[in-house]
Amino acid sequence: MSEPAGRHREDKVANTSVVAGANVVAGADVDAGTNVVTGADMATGTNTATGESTTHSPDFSKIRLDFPVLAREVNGRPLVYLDSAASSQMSAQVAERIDHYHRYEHANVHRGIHSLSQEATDAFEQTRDRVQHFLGAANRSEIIFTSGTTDSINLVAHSYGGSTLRPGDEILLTQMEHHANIVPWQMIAERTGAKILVADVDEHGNLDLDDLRTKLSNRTKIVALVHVSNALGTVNPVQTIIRMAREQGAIVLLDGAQSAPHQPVNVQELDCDFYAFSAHKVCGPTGFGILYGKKELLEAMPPYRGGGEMISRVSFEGTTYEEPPFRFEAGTPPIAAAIGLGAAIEYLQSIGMEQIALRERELLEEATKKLVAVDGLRIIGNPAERSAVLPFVMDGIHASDIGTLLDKQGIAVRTGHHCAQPIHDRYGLDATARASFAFYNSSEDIDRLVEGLEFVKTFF
Ligand code: C6P
Repeated sequence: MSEPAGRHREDKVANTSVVAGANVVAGADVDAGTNVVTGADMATGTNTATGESTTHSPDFSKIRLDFPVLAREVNGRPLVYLDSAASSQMSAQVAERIDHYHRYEHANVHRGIHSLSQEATDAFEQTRDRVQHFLGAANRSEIIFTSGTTDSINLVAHSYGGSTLRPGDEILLTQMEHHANIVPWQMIAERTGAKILVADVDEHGNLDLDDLRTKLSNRTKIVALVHVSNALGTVNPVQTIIRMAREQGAIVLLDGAQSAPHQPVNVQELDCDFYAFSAHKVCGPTGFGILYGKKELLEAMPPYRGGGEMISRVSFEGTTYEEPPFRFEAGTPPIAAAIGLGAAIEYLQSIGMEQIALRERELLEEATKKLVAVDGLRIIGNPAERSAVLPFVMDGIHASDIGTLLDKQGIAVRTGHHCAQPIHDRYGLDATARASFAFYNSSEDIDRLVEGLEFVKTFF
């Protein structure tokens, strides 16, 4: 007779041990199945209390070597990758960790009594602990594995929104949302009779807090907003907004797709109710992501999808459900991707999120200064606080032509509306070119971009 799923899982979690190849730290010396350390970490060690590197000045030129893709050529030129907002690159350590799992550890999780399944379960569940720690969550059961930010927001919209919203209730969004934080709410508003309100953004790319305040009322049940805008780079003052929402009794979901990769995040300090991010933007694999939710909210929410693993007992007379997080994780999960995210978080923490934020700030300042000097180029927005995202347009040259000609020179930027059409409508633009930076970029990358843009101008 098989063990009850929940107890079996707890046993696996309690037994969590470090399996071969699980310790992955940044650095050029990569060998699957061994503990690997970055240049940065080797010099300084890791703070075991926080998991963050204690280093004060990591050697980012050495860290860059962790990303083999950055050493390749594209269209006959060394690659300059400036599209990390779309998807960040994966370090060799993370790729090796995933490979190691596939070669030596693969089995289904939470189901098997055999050792291999228990090992896989340990490694899989270790990611939940790492994410809990990464986000500063109070409880590991508050960490739900999803397929990405989009899936996480859909889960909240359909489960929380679908079960609590009534006709006349209001959902407050902002003009700078990604479509992933608009469309699920439109779907659920249509189903429940709730109404969507949208807070304005000013000409600089800042949220208009006065407008937001006037649109908040005791009818507002959910405020869903982006922490860092993928289209503008604006870092929103989310702590202030969360306080404003609380005063009206609304809950707050933060779309953290562009904040989790670039700055320390502590969901308890922020006091948000839900926080979503994607693994592929934090140097992890695609097809995987996280929903953080406050325990008391998750416990009251109905399942989003049904199937194996999310149940307590099934009969044709009726089914009872597991507690969170498993209630929201039906079916065999993407085990390798979960393990990859765990390795990616360990990698980022070995550098330190504070150090990453500082490095990216330097890159942003340098890139802004150099792009502003390009004649005929206009950076969109000038928000009070900006993450390392620079959207721009050029006189008489369409964004897609900029992107195509940069690509010919081995420079990758994204062009278009970046899945954020309403904010482009706000500025009367159909498209921008967007350079987005990560800690593994360099001053040389910025110089190549400027050189590339000068070439674009001569072409036209
Ligand atoms: N933005 C970009 O190029 P998924 O696709 O689920 O991993 O992430 C969706 C998403 C949600 N919110 C924000 C703020 C985002 O930036 C993204 C993904 C990418 O800007 C791809 S459209």
